[in-house]
Amino acid sequence: MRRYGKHTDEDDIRVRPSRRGTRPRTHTRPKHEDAAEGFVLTVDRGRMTCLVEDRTVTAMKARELGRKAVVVGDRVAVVGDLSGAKDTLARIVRVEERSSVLRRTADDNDPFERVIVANADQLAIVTALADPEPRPRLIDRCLVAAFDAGLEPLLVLTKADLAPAGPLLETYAPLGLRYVVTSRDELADGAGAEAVRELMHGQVTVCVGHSGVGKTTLVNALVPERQRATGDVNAVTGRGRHTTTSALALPLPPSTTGGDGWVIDTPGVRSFGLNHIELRRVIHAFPDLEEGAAECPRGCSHNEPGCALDAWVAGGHAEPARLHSLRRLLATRERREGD
Ligand SMILES: Nc1nc2c(ncn2[C@@H]2O[C@H](COP(=O)(O)OP(=O)(O)OP(=O)(O)O)[C@@H](O)[C@H]2O)c(=O)[nH]1
Ligand SMILES: [Mg+2]
Ligand SMILES: [Zn+2]
Repeated sequence: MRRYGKHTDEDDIRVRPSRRGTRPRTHTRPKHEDAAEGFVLTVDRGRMTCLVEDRTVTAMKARELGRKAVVVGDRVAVVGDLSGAKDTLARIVRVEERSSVLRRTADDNDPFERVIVANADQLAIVTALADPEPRPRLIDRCLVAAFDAGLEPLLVLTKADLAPAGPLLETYAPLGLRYVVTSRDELADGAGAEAVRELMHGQVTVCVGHSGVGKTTLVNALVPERQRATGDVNAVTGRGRHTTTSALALPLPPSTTGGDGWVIDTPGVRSFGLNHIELRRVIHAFPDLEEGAAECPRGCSHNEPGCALDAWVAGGHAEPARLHSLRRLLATRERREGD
């Protein structure tokens, strides 16, 4: 599995003074040593559903966690009643260090970012080929978010029964993305679902996209024993009806080629604000260009005269189409999503 780097939340950084040698050993032990490990499957109004061993346990944040958010995909330490019995409530006392954090802001000027999921490996950008119409701007934005977060992007083009995938795939060819094209019938007969599972096994994959593109339909095909509600697309506006209202992690069935993994269904997004993005981390996903960017003036937007990448490409170090794609992605922040 490829990773673009590991970074953590600011609130993950804890100053832990070394007390070894100065105090009795009992003081250096972490609190709640007896806590069980949990995996957050869903969050609903402050209640987290966690998988603890093979039980689903409802838990709330312990006071000591303060304002730290607990999100789907988090690995947590839980104490209290872990029986999973009805009406019991356990406490989450610790959130383990996150290997990745997918965030978005409501729009590009919004200073408040929210974490959508933690510890995902892969971002499935789900786009319908029709009904609703594909919007490449959102795809570009999701790609930027994936590169920033160090997630491997996977393009999932749905509703191939309604329109061909060719034109959209052409736009994204220079990026060399992994992709899969699906249609409802293929998903339903099992073979289509197996093809998607192949691309997901052993990983934690989070699905994002506009409402109505078929995220839940896809997840239902991948995990047939867990049927979530799907909704239709409004015939007048061509938009989905925001059927899914909370993110939910579901275990993929073990695959014939080994490994399982998780797929996370999320509510449809209207936009994907990128206020929090760091250019450096986006360019890191373009190793053929990253080296050439070393010659750029400080603070280069890579979209201005003086950017060293033009000379880099002219010198034959990278394909012009790659630079074009990178620039389109970087510029997506300056453009409105409907453009
Ligand atoms: N024709 C066709 N329709 C599909 C396909 N996949 C999903 N749909 C339909 O598209 C509609 C929306 O599907 P959902 O799975 O609810 O979409 P969603 O992305 O989960 O939407 P939100 O939960 O609102 O974000 C439903 O009526 C599905 O039956 C497909 O491959 N072909
Ligand atoms: Mg849904
Ligand atoms: Zn530059």
